[in-house]
Order: sequence, then C-alpha cells, then structure tokens
Amino acid sequence: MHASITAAGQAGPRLPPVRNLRATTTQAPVSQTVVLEWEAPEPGLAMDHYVVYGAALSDFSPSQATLKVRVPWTTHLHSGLPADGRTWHYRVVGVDAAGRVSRFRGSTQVSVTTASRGLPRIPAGNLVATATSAQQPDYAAEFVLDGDPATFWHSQYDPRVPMPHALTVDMGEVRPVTALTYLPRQDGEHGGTVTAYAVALSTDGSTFTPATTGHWWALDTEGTFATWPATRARYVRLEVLAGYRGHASAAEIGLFEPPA
Ligand SMILES: [Ca+2]
Repeated sequence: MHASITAAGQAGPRLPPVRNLRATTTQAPVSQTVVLEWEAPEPGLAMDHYVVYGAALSDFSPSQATLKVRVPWTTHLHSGLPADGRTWHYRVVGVDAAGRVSRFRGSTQVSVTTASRGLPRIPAGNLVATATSAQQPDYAAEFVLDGDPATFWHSQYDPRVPMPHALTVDMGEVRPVTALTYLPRQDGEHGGTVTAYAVALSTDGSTFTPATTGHWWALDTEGTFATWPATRARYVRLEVLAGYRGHASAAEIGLFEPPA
C-alpha cells in the first residue's frame, strides 16, 4: 500500500484533515529536533499511516521534495536540523486502511523556529559572498546571504563551468568563526546540492588554511552544517569538491562564532 501512495495529491475519497497538529523544539548547540504531534482526522478512526510534509518555504505543496516521513503513529521527531534560527513549516495527512487520504489543503500548517543558542550567528548584513562561478544574474553568489530560502547561488551552467567551485564569504574583519550552515536549494530540484566539501579560512583572502572536510547528502532539503575548532579569520571559503549532477548551489549560508 505504501508504494502506491507517493503524495497526498492523488485522486480518491478524502478524509477530513488531521487534528491538533502542534510543533515544539528541543535545543542543542549545533543540531536541533522538532517534535510534531497530531491526532487522527476523526476520534477513533483506524488509520494505516500518516505522511509528514515539511519545508523551509511557508507556501509549499505535498511532493517528494517536501515529504519527510511516513509513520504509523501520531508523532514525529524531525531531528538533525541545523541550529540556525530558521523557521520550518509542517503539515500532516493521514491514510486510513481503505486508502482514503485526509485533505492537505485546509489542514493546519504549523511553523516552528529553531534557535541558534550556543553558537552566535554572525550577522549576514556584515557578510559579502563571491563565487568562482555563478550563473548570472539569476543565481549570483549574493543570494546565499539574502535570508530568502527561495533564492540561491548556482555555478554557471550555460555554458557549463566544470567543478570544482568555491564560495567565499568575506566577514569584513578578522574574527573567530567556528561553524557554517548550508541550506540546499528549495525549489524541488537538487542540481548543485553539495555532496563533498572542504572549508578553508584566511585572514588576507589569498592564503587559505584547511579547516575541515566532509560529505553531505545529495537529496537533502533540510540543511546541514560543518564545524571546526574556533579560528580567527576574515574569509570563509566553502570549496565544493562534488555536487549533484556536477554543479554547485546553495540557498543560504550562515556563519557562527564560538560561544562567548
Ligand atoms: Ca537565498
């Protein structure tokens, strides 16, 4: 049954929306968990499972990109979210034993903002981003700092510029920096989502010292992060060693200081 239900948009009989959807967060210095709870569309109605949808954009639709999980119970812990002060939006639909799906439209949408407690965020207003390659003008580097998850930087694809690519953020002054958050593009596509990266730091913009390396998931839409021992620097360079379909992209980049 599960395989036949790919999204809540399928035709067929409809149940009323799930009831009393609510969201809370648990807080940790780097990673946070959103706790979602809800109730069946009708008291006592036997349900087969629920489908949890979530997005960084408030105006979102049920799709594979926004589908977070299918669960047979009425709670979900959405864990591993970066503690970057971002607001997440959720809806839940239910599917009963007969395959009837509860309505998405008209259902309650809850929003919850993660805290950035423990790691002070460096104000984006002080930051300037440049990239070794950008598809101008729609996907310029500056879009990683505009606070809008709907806009993003994308390496030049017309004509295509081959990997590797790098995005450098100038903080305007030498200061301690210890973490970076990365929000992938939020338009349902994954081209350029970073899968292998290195972070390098510099005080002068010419000599860079490696800080950390790692891997992220190609189909991630939730955002992730990288941390390293606190270091004084002015320039933080995200080196994209591999990206989905051989491109590089990012919707938002955040930088964080060590705790005071
Ligand atoms: Ca953006």
